[in-house]
Amino acid sequence: MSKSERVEKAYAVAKEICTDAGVDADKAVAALEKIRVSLHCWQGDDIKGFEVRDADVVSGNTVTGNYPGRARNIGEFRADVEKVLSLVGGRHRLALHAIYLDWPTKIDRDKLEPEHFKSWMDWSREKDVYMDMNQTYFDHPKANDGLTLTHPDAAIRQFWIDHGKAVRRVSEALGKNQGSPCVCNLWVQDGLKDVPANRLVFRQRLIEGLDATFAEKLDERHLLDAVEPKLFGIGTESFVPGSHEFYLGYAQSRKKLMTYDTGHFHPTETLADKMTSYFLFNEKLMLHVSRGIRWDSDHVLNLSDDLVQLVTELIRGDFLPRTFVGLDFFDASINRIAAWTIGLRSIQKAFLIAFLEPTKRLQDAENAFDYTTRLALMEEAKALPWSAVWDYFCLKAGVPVGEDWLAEVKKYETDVLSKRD
Ligand code: RNT
Ligand code: ZN
Repeated sequence: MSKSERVEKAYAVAKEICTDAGVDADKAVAALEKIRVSLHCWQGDDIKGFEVRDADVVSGNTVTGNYPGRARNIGEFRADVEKVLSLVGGRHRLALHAIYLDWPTKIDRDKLEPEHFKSWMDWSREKDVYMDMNQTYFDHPKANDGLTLTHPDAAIRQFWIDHGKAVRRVSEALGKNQGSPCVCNLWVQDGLKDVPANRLVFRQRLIEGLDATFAEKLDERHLLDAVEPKLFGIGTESFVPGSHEFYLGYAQSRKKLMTYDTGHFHPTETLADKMTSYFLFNEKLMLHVSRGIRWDSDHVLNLSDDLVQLVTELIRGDFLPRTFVGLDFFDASINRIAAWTIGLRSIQKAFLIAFLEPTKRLQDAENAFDYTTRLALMEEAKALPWSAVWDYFCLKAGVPVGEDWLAEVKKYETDVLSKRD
């Protein structure tokens, strides 16, 4: 039996098993095909970007590892992204940072224009990949104090306000180009290592900086602004002005999206429980799905119960049309293309498992106070033959089934990556 015959046969049996359990495997496959995940540019090149710089800067991100083969220019970077997309079913998105512009000379961050991203727009249309964007408030001489929008010096704050505004205009152009909104995500690294003497002033500056950044009214059909809170970072252990409470208040009062990064909460906090609360009071959400180990370590996403529960909540509440699902991790100790592929395929698997949940039966049991049945069925659902459905999804999408993608990555490593310095 050929591999594809085996996959088809296993799927036919799996489908019947799913029907018995009260779920429709064909529908689950069709639903998964529609999910565009926003792939994060920063796994591809350890967030170096393509900005022309005068001098080295203090890096605002902690990327560990020095696996060979990092993309050194836009051509290599795009080839790598295209490789990943060829290994994963469905159509997707790509989240850029502002420092991934395509321009041969130095353009400072406050001077960015849509034309600096023109080649990305062409690429986006050609590949049918929707673009998202992030302002870059790190890796810059004016960010060397670890403060940007909350810096005590008004001139530095103004520079970063102008950066934020410029990138919003770029994002609007990207959204217009793709005929679908581009999410522009704002995360600032600002914070303090040790206990502050005046928390309030930092938060007041942050509000002022954000309001000035968002003052220009741009077209919501093309641009959606998101703000990303954080609990703490390396070097900002004691205080981050842009905390969860800060941004929730900000986003609600200014009608912005929140970006929930799964690594930005206490390690025992899970995001699944937050979805219904968030969506009862807010319209749209951006997710940065990550895997924190003990802290916001941004390990490569893998398939976990937490992840399945998170996406299950999006499906149960019919929140998917209001959610932008992005990834956020970077590991430079393994093959970067494999890292992207593993993370993207993992979240797809989580979605598939969630689509195969016999939700109605679980909720009927809950409504009848039959918590025994609820737990029993939840546990049985975990053993549904989702892997046969997954293989079928991949086969149907014309992408490698099972571990076959790895051989392709290894070949790409030999043919392409190993030739890079
Ligand atoms: C940092 C945030 C942020 C970054 C990217 C590179 O903790 O999660 O999203 O990872 O902007
Ligand atoms: Zn993030």
